[in-house]
Parts: sequence; C-alpha cells; structure tokens
Amino acid sequence: MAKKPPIGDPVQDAPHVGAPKHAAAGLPAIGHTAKIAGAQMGARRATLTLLKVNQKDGFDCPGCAWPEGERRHTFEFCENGAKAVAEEATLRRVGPDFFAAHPVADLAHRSGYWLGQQGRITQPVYLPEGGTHYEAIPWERAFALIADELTALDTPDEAVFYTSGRTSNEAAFLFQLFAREFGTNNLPDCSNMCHESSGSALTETLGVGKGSVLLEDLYQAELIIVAGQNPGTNHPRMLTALEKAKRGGAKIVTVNPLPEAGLERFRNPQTAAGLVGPGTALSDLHLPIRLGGDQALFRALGRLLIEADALDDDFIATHTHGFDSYRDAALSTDWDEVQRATGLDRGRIDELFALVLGAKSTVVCWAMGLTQHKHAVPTIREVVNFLLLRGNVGRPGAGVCPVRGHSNVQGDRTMGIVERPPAAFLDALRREFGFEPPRAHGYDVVRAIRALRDGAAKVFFAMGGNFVAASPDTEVTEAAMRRARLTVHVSTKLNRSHAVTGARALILPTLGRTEKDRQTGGDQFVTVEDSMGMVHASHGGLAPASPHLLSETAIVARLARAVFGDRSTVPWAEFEGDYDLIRERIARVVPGFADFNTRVRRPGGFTLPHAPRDSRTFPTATGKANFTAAAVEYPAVPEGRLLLQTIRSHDQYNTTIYGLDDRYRGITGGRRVVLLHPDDATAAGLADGDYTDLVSEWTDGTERRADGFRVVHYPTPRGCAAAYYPETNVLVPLDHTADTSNTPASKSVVIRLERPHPPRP
Ligand SMILES: Nc1nc2c(c(=O)[nH]1)N[C@H]1C(S)=C(S)[C@@H](COP(=O)(O)OP(=O)(O)OC[C@H]3O[C@@H](n4cnc5c(=O)[nH]c(N)nc54)[C@H](O)[C@@H]3O)O[C@H]1N2
Ligand SMILES: Nc1nc2c(c(=O)[nH]1)N[C@H]1C(S)=C(S)[C@@H](COP(=O)(O)OP(=O)(O)OC[C@H]3O[C@@H](n4cnc5c(=O)[nH]c(N)nc54)[C@H](O)[C@@H]3O)O[C@H]1N2
Ligand SMILES: [Mo]
Repeated sequence: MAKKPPIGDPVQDAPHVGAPKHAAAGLPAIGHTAKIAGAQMGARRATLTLLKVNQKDGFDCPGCAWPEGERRHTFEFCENGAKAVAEEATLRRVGPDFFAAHPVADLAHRSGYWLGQQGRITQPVYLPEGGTHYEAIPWERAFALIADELTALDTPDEAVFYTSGRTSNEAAFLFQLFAREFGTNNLPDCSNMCHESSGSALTETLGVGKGSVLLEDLYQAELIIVAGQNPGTNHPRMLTALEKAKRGGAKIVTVNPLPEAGLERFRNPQTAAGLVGPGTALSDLHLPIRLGGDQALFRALGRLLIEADALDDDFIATHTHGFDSYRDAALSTDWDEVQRATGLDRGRIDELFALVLGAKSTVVCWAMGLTQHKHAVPTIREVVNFLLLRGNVGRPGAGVCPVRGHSNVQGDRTMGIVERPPAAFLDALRREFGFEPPRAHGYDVVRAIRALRDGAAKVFFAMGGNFVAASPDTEVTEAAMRRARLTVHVSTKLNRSHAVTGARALILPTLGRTEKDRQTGGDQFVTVEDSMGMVHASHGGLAPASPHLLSETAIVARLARAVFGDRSTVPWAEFEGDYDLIRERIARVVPGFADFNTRVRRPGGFTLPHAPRDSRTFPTATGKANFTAAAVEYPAVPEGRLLLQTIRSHDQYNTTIYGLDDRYRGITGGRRVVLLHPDDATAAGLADGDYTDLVSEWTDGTERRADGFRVVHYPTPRGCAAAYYPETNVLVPLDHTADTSNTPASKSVVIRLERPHPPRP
C-alpha cells in the first residue's frame, strides 16, 4: 500500500558498505564533528558554541538526556551532541523568500535531509486554505487565527496538543496549563513512542515511572547490563560513565541483536590515550539476542537465581508483593521456549548467570530495544522481577536505568505533559489556578492519529517535533493530518510535518536552547530534567537566529491571551515576562520542586526525590514493590518472513538527518539499507549489494511497502533484519502497538523481501 517516500532533491541515496567498526569515538569522531559543525556555523562560531555545551553557565545539550556528571570537561566532547548543537546554531536561514520560491508541493517532494539542511526558520508563516505557498504573517494575526479555529470547535477535545521532548520545563508547564484551561487532556507526546512502556511497567511495579539510579550508582555497580540500547550513537556520554564503572571493577554485559561499536570498545576523546590508543574494551559479554527475546531471557535468569537459592530473602519478605506466583511462573520456565525466543544457547545464558551470581549490585540499562515491542511492558516488568530477586533496587550500585531520549522528555512529563494525568496533579492545578481541569483521559499519539483520521480531531498543534515523520504508518498518518482544519507547528527548522498540512497551516519559529532569551523581565533561563531526575538550568548565549523569533514560553502565553482574553485566571502576560513566576507556580503544583527558583540556581541544580531509590518505599497499589508473573511472550514470525527493527544511524537525530553515514556500522553515503543475516539474504535469493523491497504484512491482511533497499550482510541473528527510521515508518502498522503503553512496536515488524533487483552499477 505505501509508496517510496519522496527523494526529489539532489541528494543521491547510494550507500557504500565497509566493515563495521569495533570501537566508538576517538580521533575520527572529532574530525567528523569539526566537519559538520564547521559547515553549519564556520570554525570560530563552532568552537565558541561547543565550549558552552553542558557547562555550569552554559546551555543544556539538546542531544540526549544523559546526565552531565560532576566533573565537566571544558569541552565535554560528544560527537552527536555537537551535531545537535550545530544543527540548531547553523548560520543558514529559511525566510519568506525561501517560501516564495518553494511551494508546499515542492517541499512535500523533498527528503527530510534536504529540508533540515535549509537552516533556521526566521518568521512566522501561514498557508491559507487552498494556498500554494506559505506567506509571512505577523505574530498577533497568527495567534488570532488559531484562537478563531479553537473557539469554533464543537468541544475542546477536537484539538490535539503534541509535545516533543526538547521543550523546557517552563514551556511544557505552560503548554499543559493552556490545554487544560482550554478544556482537554489531549496532550500526546513523543514519549508515547519512546519510553511509555518503561513508565507503564515501572509505575505498576515500583510506583515511580522513572529510573532509580544516579551516575554514582553506575560507578559503584558490580554488574551493568545494557539491553536494547546503542549508546555509542545515541548516548555517547554514557560511554564515559561505563568506562569509569569499568575501571572501578564493574562487569558490563550487552544484550543486543547487533554488535554495536560503542559497546565493544570506547576510545574516550577526553583522554590522550583514548584519542590514539586502542581504547577500553567495555563489554565483557555480548549476547546476540533475537528481537523481542528479552522477557524470556530475564525470566530464565529468574529461574536460575531461584534454583540457586541466591535471593535476597529479607528484601523480598519486607519490601515486595507477589513473589510466590512469580516463583511458580519462573520455575516452570521452558528452556526450549527460552532458546526459541532468545536464539541463545544455554551456554551463553549460563555465562551471563555466572556474572549475575558474582555481582553484589546490578544495574540494568535499556532504551528502545525493550520499549518498542508488543510485549514491551511485560518485558520491562521482567527486568524489575530480575532485580527484585536480589534486592537490586534502592541501594547503592543497583537499580533500573531506562535511558531517556530527548533531552527534556522526562521533565515534560514531570510538568504534566501527559494524556492520562493523575487526579492529584489536576487537583493541584485547580487549587493553584482556580479553574476546573478536564478529567477525561485524552489521546496519546496513536489515538490522536486515529481521531484525526476519523474526523474527531480537527486542530493539531505541535510544540516541536516532526509528528508525521516520527509516527508510525506514514501514509495513514499523513492522510489523517491532511484532514485537519488547522495544523500548527512551533519549530526551529523545516521538516516533513510542515509539508503535510491541514486545510490551513502555520509555522511558528522559536528560539533554540543555544540562544539568548530576553523578555520584559530581563534575560531568562529555562530548566530541564535529565534521565536521572536531576533538574538544572540552561542559559542560551547566542544571538537568536532572527529578531522575529519568540520563545516557546512566549508563544504559549500569547496564544492563551488570544484564546481566553481577560477571562483567564492565569496571569499569562506576567509568565511571559519572567520565568521565575512560572517556576514559583511549578513549585506549588509539582511534587519535589519546593523552593525551585533558589535550588535551580545552585551549581548543578538539584535531584528530584524518588521514593524507591531514596528510602525503599514503593508508592504502588500494594504499597510494596510488585513481582509480576505474566506469561512469556515473544514475536511470532511466519515461515519465510523476517522481523524488522527500525533504528537510528550515527548521523541522525530522530527525524533530523545530519548526514548519510553510519560510520560505526560501516555504511556511508546512503540510508536505504537493510541489514540481514547472510543466510536470510541467500534464502531470499539476495546477494550483498542487491536491492530489494521491504513489504510488511499485518494481521488484518493489509500490506505496506518500502522500495529499493540495498542488502547489507550483517552480524544479526537469523530472522532479524534492521533498517533506519523514519524511512521505514511506512511499514509500521498504526495498530501494531505495545499492550498497556500503546507504544508503536517499531522494533518488531513482520516483513518479507520482495522483487530482488540486481546490484546497481
Ligand atoms: N545521536 C542521536 N542521539 C539520540 C537520538 C538520535 O536519533 N540520534 N535519539 C534520542 C532518542 S529520542 C532516543 S529514544 C534514544 C534512542 O536510543 P536507542 O534506543 O539506543 O536507539 P535505537 O537506534 O532505536 O536503538 C535500539 C537498540 O536496541 C537494539 N534492539 C532492538 N530490538 C531489540 C530487542 O528486542 N532486544 C534487545 N536486547 N535489543 C534490541 C538495537 O539493535 C539497537 O542497538 O536516543 C536519543 N539520542
Ligand atoms: N520507526 C520508528 N519510529 C520512531 C522511533 C523508532 O525508533 N522507530 N523512535 C520514536 C522516538 S523514541 C521518538 S522520541 C520520536 C521522536 O519524535 P519527535 O520528537 O516528534 O521528532 P524529532 O525528529 O525529534 O523532531 C525534530 C524537529 O523538532 C524541531 N525542533 C528542534 N529543536 C526544537 C526546539 O528547541 N523547539 C521546538 N519547538 N522545536 C524544535 C525541529 O523543527 C525538528 O525538525 O520518534 C519515534 N518514532
Ligand atoms: Mo525517544
């Protein structure tokens, strides 16, 4: 059903393939960064800007959510952080002349890479109904137009307010406040596609939907299991922490279908030896698990621990609930099933078990490899079971470490960006602001797409992100978006979502985190929360990309004034002028933020409370940490079909493509590649270098197609293929989601390879 996504620009997707690398970072990383940053901003600006990343008076890196740590190098070097900064601090500009030269139909035929390369958007622009081009529009007209559309809706629930995870705490707090004062909980966010499964599983089992470890715990851990995560590319600064843990004696085990370079060896660019030497071997053991086999693996470890009587009986008796039924389930684990699910023979699992037994404290880290499966929530619950058995929660060197994606995705949730808000949060809003917030649950990402598709939602407003490219089932999502009456995007740069619009569309350009934010109350800073619950300030330093930009906070405040006029109980204008006033309210509404303005001004900020970590108390329904005993699941793959995972290359930030190389995996110059086990390729009649179409098969009989992928022989388990997102989102059926969390199961899409093409010249 799906066609090839548009290329239509001078970029040729012609991948070359060499051998995968066995180590990450080192000198090539610095060279590559200098090239990308220099091209975007020139050498001088590049150096000055990069010196400010993650410094105490600087800005928070817009890359990932990995914490900064106690010792900040003058140049806290991270190749992919630098690329994220360069992307934002670029000197290239997209102004009204650009939009005059490029009709929307032209933008719709460009690749995401090309769109992003055009530079920063400088002015608000408007696409009128039936119009062919975006046109410049004054801010106040833009707000009036949105207000008209919103007030014309039959119910506030016909509006959808999406958030991507770069939004600051202050902007996020205002955005949810605006949506709720308007009358809806339709607040889907990128987290719905990301760590929602972690949040669901951890809230139920431990009572807090966030990680329970601090950096210090990693340094003290005796065993760190990294499952379903590729930190060398996606959280490069984590490698520095793993290196330190390793030097402190920790064993590191990686569980991943792919042998990811950063996890094998790390050449720390912070040290001279790291730049030129062989680097540190990080992984003591790599288990090349089949996609979706992790629940079975952790269940098997549970069985082995119980049989070896290697449990923390006191912890289990005092702090947990449900152990007996878990024990029964674990003891009935079927080894043949474990072997089928994981693809691992017993010997490998025993090797891991020996490390588990030998470790007094264990941390498990994970990311999208665990969260984006149909059975993601029971998989993560199984990680919790495994840790609870040995009391590995709430003591030094032990715990759960879901490694978050976007730099403030965790903070946005803390600020109330959630479609199913807890009653206590709504009560606090009512007390503080004097209006009655809506109680009915709103749409998450997948439900928002269905609502747009079915005409139940009519206005779509995005605070950042690239909804149509990041979401599953591209054709369905794009058709749904085109049905909207109005689509609005608060953005820094052009992307696909600006080209696939409702009847009318607006692009509202905003300040990036690197930029100075001056309001009537003086220079402002914003705050963010990292993956470990540390909150700190971020001060932009660069001159804004254009004098016409507004901060995200100002955009929400002005929109609110346009919608509510003087009928509001919220002092929107004051909030816009002075972000301290927003933080005062956050301090009164959100638990853990008392004295926010003072504490966040201290160097390094402060750490949010986390009951399981701090005091081994578990705010769950039972008041204890819950064992769960779900049946073991793993993906069923029909004969002759493969399971496809959709992943990130080294040169992208989600839908933002920095370049066409995936250096660590040995792929350069193109992205339309599919990584296959050589025997699977041969079985499909394909040689390395051949081209093939990927056809996804969904249980309702529908098919989806992505054309023209170059076959790459790769060390991945049999039956498990990999290709890059967002190109492969056309293949992910909208209804293929994780149970409970509703996260698109984009790491287990059943596909067949079709129509082999010979190699291209
Ligand atoms: N440079 C850069 N940094 C980023 C991002 C980016 O795009 N670029 N994105 C940010 C965001 S929003 C996020 S959420 C994170 C994402 O960070 P990651 O989760 O590391 O990103 P993915 O590329 O999706 O990689 C998934 C990893 O899990 C493995 N995997 C897949 N399925 C399974 C499975 O069933 N079991 C196991 N054990 N492993 C599996 C894959 O082989 C791969 O190594 O990174 C953040 N940081
Ligand atoms: N198939 C498949 N699909 C996936 C995934 C996968 O692994 N496989 N991963 C999922 C995950 S983990 C995530 S988090 C989502 C990501 O989904 P999104 O967060 O929606 O996507 P991004 O590509 O991160 O958004 C990039 C855009 O954000 C805008 N932007 C950048 N900085 C700022 C800023 O400071 N302010 C504002 N207002 N805008 C800014 C720019 O215009 C840029 O084009 O994708 C999900 N989709
Ligand atoms: Mo993410």
